[in-house]
Amino acid sequence: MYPSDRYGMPKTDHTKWRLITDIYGKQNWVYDRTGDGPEPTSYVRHQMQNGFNPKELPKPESAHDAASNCFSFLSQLQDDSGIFPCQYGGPMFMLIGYVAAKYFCNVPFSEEEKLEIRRYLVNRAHPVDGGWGLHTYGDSTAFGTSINYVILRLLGMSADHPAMVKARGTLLRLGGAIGAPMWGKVYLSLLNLYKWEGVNPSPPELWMLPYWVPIHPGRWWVHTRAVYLPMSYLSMNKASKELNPLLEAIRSEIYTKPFDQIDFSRHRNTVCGVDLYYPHSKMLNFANATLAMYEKWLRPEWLRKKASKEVVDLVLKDLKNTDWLAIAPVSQALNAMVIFSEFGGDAPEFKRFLDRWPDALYMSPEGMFVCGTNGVQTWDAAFALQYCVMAGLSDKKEFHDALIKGYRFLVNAQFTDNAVEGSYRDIRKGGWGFSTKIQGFTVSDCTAEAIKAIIMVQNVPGLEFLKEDMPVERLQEGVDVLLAIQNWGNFHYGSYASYEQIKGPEILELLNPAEVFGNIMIEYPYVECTDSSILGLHHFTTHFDYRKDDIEKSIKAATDYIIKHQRPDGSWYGSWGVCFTYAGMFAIEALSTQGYTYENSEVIRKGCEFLVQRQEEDGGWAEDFRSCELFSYVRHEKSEVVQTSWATIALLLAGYPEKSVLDKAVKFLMSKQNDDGSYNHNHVEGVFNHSCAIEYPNYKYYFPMKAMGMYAKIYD
Ligand code: LAN
Repeated sequence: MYPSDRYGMPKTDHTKWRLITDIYGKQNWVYDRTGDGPEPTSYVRHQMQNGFNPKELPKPESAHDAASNCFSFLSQLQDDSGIFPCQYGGPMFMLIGYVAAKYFCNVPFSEEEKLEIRRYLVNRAHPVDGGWGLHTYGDSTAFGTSINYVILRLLGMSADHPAMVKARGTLLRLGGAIGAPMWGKVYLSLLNLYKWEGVNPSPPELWMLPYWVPIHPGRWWVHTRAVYLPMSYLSMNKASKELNPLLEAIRSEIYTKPFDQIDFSRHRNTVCGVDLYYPHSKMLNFANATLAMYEKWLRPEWLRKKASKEVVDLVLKDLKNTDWLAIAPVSQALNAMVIFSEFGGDAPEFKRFLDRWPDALYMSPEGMFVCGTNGVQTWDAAFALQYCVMAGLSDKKEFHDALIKGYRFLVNAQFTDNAVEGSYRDIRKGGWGFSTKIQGFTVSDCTAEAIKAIIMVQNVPGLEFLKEDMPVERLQEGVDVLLAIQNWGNFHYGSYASYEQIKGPEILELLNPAEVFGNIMIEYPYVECTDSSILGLHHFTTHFDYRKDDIEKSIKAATDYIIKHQRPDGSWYGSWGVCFTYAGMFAIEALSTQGYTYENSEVIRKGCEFLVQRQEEDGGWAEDFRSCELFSYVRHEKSEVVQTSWATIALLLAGYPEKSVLDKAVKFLMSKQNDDGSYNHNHVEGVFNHSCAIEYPNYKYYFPMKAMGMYAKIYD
């Protein structure tokens, strides 16, 4: 765990923080300066380690009791809005967008956020070298260390503070900020701490190509196009903050040479070795060199103006579609700088950001940070509700209130309108996203898991009245969205990607300019997304008579895809969770709904053997995050409850015959549970783009509850 008070950094009064939510699951941490605000909820007391008194629970005598205690604890953390808030941390490159945007746009920081962001970064610095990595579980990099050092300086830390001296030492040892990857160079240029001529081009003209051209950005992965759209405007117009004495001082601290002696144009491709996960292809280097010449000598002024207008129009559409949230904080911050540059700080188009920025800011005992998204609301609620039912706990009246609240949140989280014309978006009406309705981006597996959760809760005896809130037509719309985004191309036939169908050719990855992430240019087929989609469609079709043939065809193709993509050793690679254990659980669960079992299927047998061979002495599983980077199973130093639950669930659903394996696993899960039903910190659970770790802190409740509850149903 992280320390919460390194260097005795000054802090706010932690008893004054409140989490304010609305029925759409918006989460805003607010500092109650006057003391007139609401009482802190039990989640806030728990999160801020400030007077949370968990309910006393009977000592579990069975796996069923332990599962019940788990949900009992979890329901105490549920917010009245129905969501299960949690600290969605891990990535260490999120704060820079927020801080740079506010600084760039002359928006003052509150005293509280200054104090707490500073504390967060100081507390999260690498314990040995004082730098920062791409994520909290990684080694210090030039990217993490340069941007977070700059944040601390902008927020008033003195260059002489011992934490800064240490971080600077590490940054300079890594070669200085010159070795920051492209995104780092962009933030530094916006802050006038680097020169745009040293940043590889991101030409907005690409948006003006006809859509049929395979490299049109409208065909890229939603996140990549959302980031490169505003970035292209800022880079083409060389947007940067006016120089001031503080920036001049920082310029002199982050490089190994005096700023004025650096020829930035020669450093477009300089990336520190530790940072580099995805090196440039020759094709990208050639394209960059040509484009850099074009930008310097050839781009006509009329085209610059036209391209700027095109980008601003698209940014405005993105903002309207998401009520100024944008898909995630990275693009939100860049969008804000575009709008500020174009319309100024008094324009209503800019002012709306001031209300929306706080949505991704999160408060923790170690300080304040920016999450990877504006939360995990829909995804987590869908798991919590489903697994309460699947664990056999939903007949307990004491849990009905939590189920009803969560259900109502999920109902409110469904998209009820489409994105505006011309924003390169598919239909979304009927779908669900990962976080909230306002964010507005359909995710395949989130839609499927939400549909499944809603149907499950509607069918809990005594809760049938909830059907009124969610007429069947609305569930059908969800199914329509899901069926519409399945892939039917030759190589991905039957699969599901994350947000949309795959629209661009894989060769586009050769132009991936990000250096620190893999597989970001286009959508890819994901085993887990395909698995969840099967689960959602299967559950729906067992309850409703709607588009039966289409659903059957879809499930069949998705099932074939999963079977075909099992690796020779019996595993599946997981892209969003750690890693083979995560994907193994989803794959086996999906296949089990289609009648595949250990007894009748070689695929399942191999899948189970892969897992069973990796069970640890103590009965648990211990897969490490490094598996995701290296594409091969890496052991963590100790067993963890989340990985153990994933493997246990897979084996239970497969009908794995050797009970002793499962007994040991469940014993492990029960032994790790605290008396109040909770679990302690679990090593990182999630990942994205192969290289960045991201935490899902509530997985340590959902999955053990499901594993222990299902075990009890079969064996107790
Ligand atoms: C997420 C989080 C959830 C995740 C699942 C639902 C688990 C997955 O099955 C589908 C993909 C999705 C929705 C997902 C996509 C990428 C996200 C949004 C993130 C990992 C959270 C943060 C990340 C985002 C891309 C971070 C910003 C970084 C960039 C490279 C733009």
